[in-house]
Order: sequence, then structure tokens, then C-alpha cells
Amino acid sequence: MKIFAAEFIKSCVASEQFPSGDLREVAFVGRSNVGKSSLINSLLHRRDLARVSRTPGKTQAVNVFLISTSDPHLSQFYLVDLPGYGFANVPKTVRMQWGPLLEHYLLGRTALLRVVLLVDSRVVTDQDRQTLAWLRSIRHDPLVVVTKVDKLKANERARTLRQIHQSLGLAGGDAVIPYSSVTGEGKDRLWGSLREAAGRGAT
Ligand SMILES: Nc1nc2c(ncn2[C@@H]2O[C@H](COP(=O)(O)OP(=O)(O)O)[C@@H](O)[C@H]2O)c(=O)[nH]1
Ligand SMILES: [Mg+2]
Repeated sequence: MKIFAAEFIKSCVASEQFPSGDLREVAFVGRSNVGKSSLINSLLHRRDLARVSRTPGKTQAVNVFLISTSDPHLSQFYLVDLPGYGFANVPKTVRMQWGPLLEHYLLGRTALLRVVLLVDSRVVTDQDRQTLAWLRSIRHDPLVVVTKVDKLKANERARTLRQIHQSLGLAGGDAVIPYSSVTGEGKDRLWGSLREAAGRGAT
């Protein structure tokens, strides 16, 4: 599969700004600093389309990118970077605004194919578990991606991945995708899952 184009469309801070039309969407969500921007860049083979920030949590916006690929089911779609949660230093006023924005997005988008939930391979938090439970309660069964796996020691890796699976309360059949934006591990698997979701959702 080839990526023909990846273009930033807009940053939405209110639900009226979400794109109109009927293009399909894939949304990425996770704790601030989980590696979301890095993953989006690596997935799209772009160096800095989604900004990789050292001061996470400042942008509480829904960022929309338009992607076109050679896959017939994903020939054009929106990749949506949702605001990160769980960043303690974000001012309360900002935190209070992102909850409803995220909720509006997740409850309202009819062309949303799949939500991808990112968790850090080194620490899964209560908020990650709550987010997973909440997504399920609103009928989004997210694809779980475990980030920064290049940081795991080879001899701990299998056990750590098992523990993450367990601590998220996933069922035996639910796969998690180990991902590294540094080595590129997981990229093909993640694209494969997105293509599969798009194929299933095809009409
Ligand atoms: N070793 C390693 N570091 C990563 C990886 N992904 C992100 N990082 C680092 O983690 C920090 C946060 O990444 P960023 O993509 O900005 O996270 P975001 O806040 O979720 O968008 C940055 O310092 C990145 O360089 C990864 O796969 N491996
Ligand atoms: Mg980011």
C-alpha cells in the first residue's frame, strides 16, 4: 500500500469545526506523552506532520489530517488526532474544555471507522483503563496499540505485553499491537488492522 498524500486540514476546538461530508475517519487517542504524534508521523512516513512535543498537553484540539492511499477502502480518509488526556499540568480551564470536545467527537461522528487507543508499554494507568471502559460503553471497541516497545528489554518484553493485556482486562482474542516509532515495528500490523476495518465497513 502506498501513501499518496498526508495533509493537515485543521485544528478543531469546537464541535462545529469538525469536518463535514462523509469521508471515513480513524481516530487516535491516548494519554499525553504516550507517543501519539510520533506514531502518526511514523505511520504516515512524515517527519513532522503531527508535531512531536516536549511540552505535552498544551494543545487541546481535535487535529484532522486528510490521507490518501492506494488501498481501495482507504483511498481517502481523515486521520484524527484527539487531544491527550491525563496531563496534570494542564490548566483546569483547558482540561474542562477537552472532555466535552472528545465526547462530542466520539459520540457524533457517524463515519468513524475505528478508534485506536494508545498505551505506553512502560506504564498503563487507571485513566487508560477508564478510557477503554468508556469507549466500550459508547460502543467503540478500540484497537489497542502499545507504544515505545523499543524501550523494553528483550527478556521482559513478552511478560510486559502479557501484563498490559491483563491489566486492561482484554479478552484472550483481543490483540494488542506492539509499536515503536523509532524502529517502525508495528506499522504494517497497524495499517493491516485499519485496512481490515475499512474493508469490513465498506458498503
Ligand atoms: N523510544 C521511543 N520514544 C518515543 C516513541 N514514541 C514517542 N517517543 C518519545 O516520547 C515523547 C512523547 O512523544 P509524542 O509523540 O510527542 O507524544 P504525544 O504527546 O502522545 O503526542 C517524545 O520525547 C518522543 O520522542 C517510541 O516509539 N520510542
Ligand atoms: Mg502530540
